[in-house]
Amino acid sequence: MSAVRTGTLAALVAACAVLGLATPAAAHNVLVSSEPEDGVSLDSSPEAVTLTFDQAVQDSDINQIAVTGPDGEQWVDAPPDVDGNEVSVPLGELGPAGEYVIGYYVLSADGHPVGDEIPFTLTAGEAGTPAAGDPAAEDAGDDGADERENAPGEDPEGAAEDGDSGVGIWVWLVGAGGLLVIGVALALRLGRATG
Ligand SMILES: [Cu+2]
Repeated sequence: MSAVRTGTLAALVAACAVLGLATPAAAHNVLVSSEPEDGVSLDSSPEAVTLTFDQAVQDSDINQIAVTGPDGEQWVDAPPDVDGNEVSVPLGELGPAGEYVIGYYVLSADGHPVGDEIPFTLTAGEAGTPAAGDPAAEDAGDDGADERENAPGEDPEGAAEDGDSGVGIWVWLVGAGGLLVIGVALALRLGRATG
């Protein structure tokens, strides 16, 4: 009985953590503002991404800020720096004009991870090099035209969804969240049956 209840509680806590559900006692961090702003158009690369939350962010290894370009390349090559309510990463010159998406995933003051995506548009192309370690960047020795042909599985429409840094986390979270909901439901039924 008590083991079942403990298990149920643990599952509920885990579900809250993974799904980011708000609890009355302690709300998780909410994004107050970002630099660049959501949806802004810029004619040159921002020097950094800075996210400001309503309360302090925990300095954790899970903290991540990614910037995915119009062709799916990654443009952040450094871990985020936490300073109170702010999390930031430096940015170098970006690449082609088009839509870039900032994806973040940070640990709230209350222990829950929160994340979202913030798009912005670069209106004029720049000459930057994508971050090392990205599959699309390994072909970057060639010139731009060859690079596009050689990149495996790359297509201009869907490339932003294929990036292996930010997007993978969301897929995992949705999957894990679904499993946890099922687990909690089973645990609750089990608890009633034995109690
Ligand atoms: Cu929370």
